[in-house]
Amino acid sequence: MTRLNLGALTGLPEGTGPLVDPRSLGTRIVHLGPGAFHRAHQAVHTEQAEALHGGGWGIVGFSQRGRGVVGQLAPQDGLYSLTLRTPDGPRTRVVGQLREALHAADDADRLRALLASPRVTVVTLTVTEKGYRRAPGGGLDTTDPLVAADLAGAPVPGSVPGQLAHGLRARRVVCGAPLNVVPCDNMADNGQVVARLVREFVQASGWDDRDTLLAWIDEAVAFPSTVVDRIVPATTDADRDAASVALGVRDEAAVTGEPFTQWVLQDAFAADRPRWEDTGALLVPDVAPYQVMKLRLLNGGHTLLSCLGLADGRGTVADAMTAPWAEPVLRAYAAEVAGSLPAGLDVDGYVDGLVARFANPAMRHRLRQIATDGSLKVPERWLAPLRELRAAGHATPALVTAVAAWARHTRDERLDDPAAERLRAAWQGPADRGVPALLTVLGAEDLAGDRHFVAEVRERLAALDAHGAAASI
Ligand code: CS2
Repeated sequence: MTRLNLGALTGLPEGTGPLVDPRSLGTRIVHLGPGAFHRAHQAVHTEQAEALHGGGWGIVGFSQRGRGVVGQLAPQDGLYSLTLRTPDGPRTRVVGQLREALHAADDADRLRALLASPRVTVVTLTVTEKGYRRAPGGGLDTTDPLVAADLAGAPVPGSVPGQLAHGLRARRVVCGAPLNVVPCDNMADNGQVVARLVREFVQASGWDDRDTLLAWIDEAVAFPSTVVDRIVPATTDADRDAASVALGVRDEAAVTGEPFTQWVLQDAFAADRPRWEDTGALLVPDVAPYQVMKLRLLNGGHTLLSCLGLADGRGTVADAMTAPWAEPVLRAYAAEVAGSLPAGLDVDGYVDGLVARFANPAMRHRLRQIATDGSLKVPERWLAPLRELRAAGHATPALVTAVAAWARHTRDERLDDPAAERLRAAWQGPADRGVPALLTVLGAEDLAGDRHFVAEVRERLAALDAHGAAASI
């Protein structure tokens, strides 16, 4: 079968082509982390905005780690298909907004040049929680090997904060034009998080122009916070085969996702950008209410289902949702966490929506994918509401169960986590030290030192060990 590429566009079945001729696009957006989520979310919103208003907002993506994505997209001229898995059947079409996929290290000069170009006014990021290289306190982790190497003057910056800082440094000198840096990862205050990391990198860099650079960043670079939402499972061979059949050409870079999409952006930009608000995105003065609702209910619910579901022998979210314990656990968790959310949100409607989205039988979202990097997800998703609720005097049985379920998951042989070694080591000492040692790895010394809380978690853990996921109800 021929490969999807620009030459193949004219032969695609009716209604499956890009919304805009990709050849008409320039390079105006740099994206760090062009994985499946970006391709199914921001790239699609950007293409829709392009179809409405033009602007030439082509995207160049820079992969951080793997070269696989470059190998998939380069022979396809950046083209790939998105298949939306609706309960009534799949809908596949090609998206053309991503014009090039490169590798941040192999193409470091290109990355720096684009970040310095006045034509580029938007940088978006989906590099996952671990890509930001934060210390447990939230600042730049200068002990991280990539950050340390960058600060020691590595010729090619390997960390995201390093790449941004180098790019901004070049931009100030080359054109000084304003820029929007728009993080799209699941972290509270993600705009402020990135702004802080970049500033801390510059401060620690030893560059002689660092004060001028910091002053220029304050003035010219916006870091709006955002909330992104669309469930996008990792693509499987079967997905690629199905997309290729639907298109009549081979698509190695296919992605799939649910029909639902949400993008909420803080309306605080410094430079030109696509009119995403005309594609269903919300521009608001403060994303925090949307952010905590999504992080704590959807993402927190996902992590809970993944820890319990894996222990129950389930493979996917939809499969877990068919278990008798799943919906009651999810609803009890949401009802408890709702007490930590700002007033005025339609929590009931949101939770009903979540139950339906999670149960969508057309989606094959693997629990193991969600369970990765738990040590970076648990603090955002559970510990923040847990602390708030306990400080307000509320009981938190569902969150205690959640933490116990994660503690149990850390003993999983296939644990996939940047802190895996330390998490495993937490179980090596005396049995009664396991839970506090795990909490310490999360940077939650306060909870590790809370004897009452630790006893509650240990009790739930024993119940889960004895009776499995059903004990979570
Ligand atoms: C998931 C998210 O893997 C995970 O941790 O909770 O990727 C989730 O599917 C997305 O945030 C949905 O918008």
